[in-house]
Amino acid sequence: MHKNKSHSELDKLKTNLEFSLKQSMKNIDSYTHVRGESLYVDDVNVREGTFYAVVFDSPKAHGKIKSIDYSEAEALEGVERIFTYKDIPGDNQIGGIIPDEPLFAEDEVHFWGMPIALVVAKSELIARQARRLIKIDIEELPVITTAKEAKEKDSFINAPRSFNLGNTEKAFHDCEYIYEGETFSNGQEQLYIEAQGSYAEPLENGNIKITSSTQGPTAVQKTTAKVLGLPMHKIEVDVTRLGGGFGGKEDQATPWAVMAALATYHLKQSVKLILNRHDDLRMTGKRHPYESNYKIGLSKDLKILAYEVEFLQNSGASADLSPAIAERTLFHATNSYFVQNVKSTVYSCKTNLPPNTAFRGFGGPQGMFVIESAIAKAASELGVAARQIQEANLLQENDVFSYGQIAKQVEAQNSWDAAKAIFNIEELEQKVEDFNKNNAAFKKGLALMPITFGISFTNTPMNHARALVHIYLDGSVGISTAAVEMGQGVNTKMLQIAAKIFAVNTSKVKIETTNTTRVANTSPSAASSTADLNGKALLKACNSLLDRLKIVASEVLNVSKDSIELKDEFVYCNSEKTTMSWTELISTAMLKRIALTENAHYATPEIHFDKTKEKGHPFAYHVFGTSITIVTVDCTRGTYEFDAVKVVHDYGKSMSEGIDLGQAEGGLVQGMGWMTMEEIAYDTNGRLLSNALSTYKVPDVFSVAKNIEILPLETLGNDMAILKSKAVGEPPLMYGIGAYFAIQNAIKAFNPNYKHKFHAPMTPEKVLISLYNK
Ligand code: LUZ
Ligand code: MOS
Repeated sequence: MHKNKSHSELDKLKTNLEFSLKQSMKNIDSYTHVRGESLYVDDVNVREGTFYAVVFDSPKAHGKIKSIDYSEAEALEGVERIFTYKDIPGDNQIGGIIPDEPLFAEDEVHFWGMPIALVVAKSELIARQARRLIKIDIEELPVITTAKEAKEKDSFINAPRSFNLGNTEKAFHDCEYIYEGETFSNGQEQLYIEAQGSYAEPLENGNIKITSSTQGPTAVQKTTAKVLGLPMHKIEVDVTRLGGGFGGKEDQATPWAVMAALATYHLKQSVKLILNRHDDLRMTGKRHPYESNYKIGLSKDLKILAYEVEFLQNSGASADLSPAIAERTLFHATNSYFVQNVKSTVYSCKTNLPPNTAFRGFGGPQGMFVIESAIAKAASELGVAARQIQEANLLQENDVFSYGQIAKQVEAQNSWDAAKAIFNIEELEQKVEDFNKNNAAFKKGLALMPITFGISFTNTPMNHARALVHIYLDGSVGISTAAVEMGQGVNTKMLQIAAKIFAVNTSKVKIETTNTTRVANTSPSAASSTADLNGKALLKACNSLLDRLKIVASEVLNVSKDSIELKDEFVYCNSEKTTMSWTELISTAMLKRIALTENAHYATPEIHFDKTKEKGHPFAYHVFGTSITIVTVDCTRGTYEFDAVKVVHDYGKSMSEGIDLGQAEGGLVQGMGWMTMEEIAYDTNGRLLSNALSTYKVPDVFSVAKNIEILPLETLGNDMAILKSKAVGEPPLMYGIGAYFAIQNAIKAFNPNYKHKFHAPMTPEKVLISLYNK
């Protein structure tokens, strides 16, 4: 914002923004974001006497707790109390899918950073000082940090799962070429800008209100109730917005909220618990690292006839969302390709790392990386371009996925062809080849990456949402849904829906906080499905109200209901503007004692999945697209820069082009970061080495491609998507996988003896070693 712009000018800008209910509507949060007025958990007005808490966590990755001495910490001036598992009135259990995770460690610790106690004091500073005075004696036990080691020791979260199609064993007999190999993809830190945190306050009658930075308000409510031994109705959870989630707050926002509530329960006072960056990095789980092995068989004309893959997921010390993430890995194991014979298995391996958790893509990217590696390996062995193999196997209409769903409205070939044509792939490839011929110290590489991503929670029962709409008697509108705004722009989309149905200016619509007393029993904002599920519920609620209002207008005007239409805040009759405004319509409805509140429920139709057969139709639809990535590697230093990433993406009929483009760009860059520079490192004792932003590097403006071009694919959209505007949160992340293979190709151009390696991220160190590896 320009400093010299007056408030009134800014307000005018805001009004203009509100009036532009166009496809390109701005994110409604942009106004308060740039003014620093957007509210996060840390901005909640704390009440007089509020306490501050920090978490005391395990300084070892695995062991028996011999003794803990809290006496010095407790004696520190300003320390109110230290809570442990002994203070829990209900269950010391926060596991969502599998009950295998205590809120506080009891006799054993299972990862470095595992919460043991909560130190509550008059200030955060005092609480931190007190934490340092706690003495703990741990008898160390063997530490497992890798999935492979866990598998060797039979250390699993649950039983493995397999999706199978056809008969791979038989199909391998018919293959002209067969390749096998191993891959590794590392974890990834969500790195939301707003760290984990919550604020709990006591209400009357032992009720507790929690303000939480969570993607899943109901998960927080349910788990808090369980740990405190209270019915859910005594716990209210409120969320204004998150400073980023990326999956990291789907499940792992919960413990901090429960801890704050536990302290509030005992102290009858407000308690604020906000992790600082170091605590957050050390205590929370990340994207799952995967160690995998594959076997791929091709025919002479490069058709993939058989594909076998075994995924070892590094789940960490407890289940968290690992089983669901493992499942999505299987769903996306063949990415955008049709493979007739598939055998895929995933093992959730129990290790002594923090429980790994949801991260944009939710196991899908890990699955896709392996088949892209298998294709790259085959291509390099056969001396063909990977894109020939990719192209020969693209998913077509009515192809079947390994999980039994028949592919419909498939845009894999369409987006691939569009990307090739629009960006002129032959010319791009020629330029790379010419450059490589004429340069010894720098080499370019190019890679295509098609994506196919299934939309819906893979767990069918989670695919539902509700919306609550009030029209107030002055014609202004208040909307509550289960959608959590985390920067993805879902509130803007909700507002667009209501404004569109009621034909009112967007300034007439307010999106309320996400609150469990207004919308209950919700699924988290996740799985790219938030706008679809909540938007459809909202659409239903608004349409019911609209229907009611049309009856009111038709009675007053003495015409048929079907002749009534709302437009520009006026009632229209047979396309003619009447004198009755929206506001008059609402006051008339009030006089007629018509309900101006509506609650609607939406559950995705058609989807189902049978886990006993591992077959079904789990996804409402799929999102498609293709990226082309071009990189230049500095062959003296091993560093690289991305020249361009060019994408054709299937938005369906985007209802919000600016927001969707933002999601696509952000996802892409986050995927590139995962594949190239973001390197999670634990030592063999299970201690996080990349424990600060100085040792964990995410893409910045300098490491993003110089030229990112994301063009919409012209498609019909999908009726299961909100207003035919397809889900956009996660799919674009997987375009970033192309970055890995572009670098591989550049290395190969420099070092012809190079054998492709599939060990992500491809950091400059690894590039340098690869360039000179004979
Ligand atoms: N969360 C979840 C997700 O619980 N189920 C899913 O299928 C999913 N997919 C993507 C991201 N989060
Ligand atoms: Mo997510 S990975 O949609 O919370």
